[in-house]
Amino acid sequence: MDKAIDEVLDMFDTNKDGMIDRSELNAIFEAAEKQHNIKIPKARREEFIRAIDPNGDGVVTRDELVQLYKAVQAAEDDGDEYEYEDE
Ligand SMILES: [Ca+2]
Ligand SMILES: [Ca+2]
Repeated sequence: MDKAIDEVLDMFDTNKDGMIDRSELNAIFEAAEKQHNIKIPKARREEFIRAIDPNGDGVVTRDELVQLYKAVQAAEDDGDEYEYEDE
């Protein structure tokens, strides 16, 4: 799991200070918009930032990434259980 977090940090933390700040997050949004030729509404961006930066200090630390990763994993585990019920 640590490796996955490091890969995410490595990809998005362009100034290599170990955290993802607002301008780096904006760069991610802009890259996604260009890649998919879409416009991400501001409300959607804010929603995403609230999810990825729960303490709201404007930077995403490694700890916050770990928390997010765990939350995603937990959600995926729940999803699998639901699929089993269907089958
Ligand atoms: Ca950074
Ligand atoms: Ca934070």
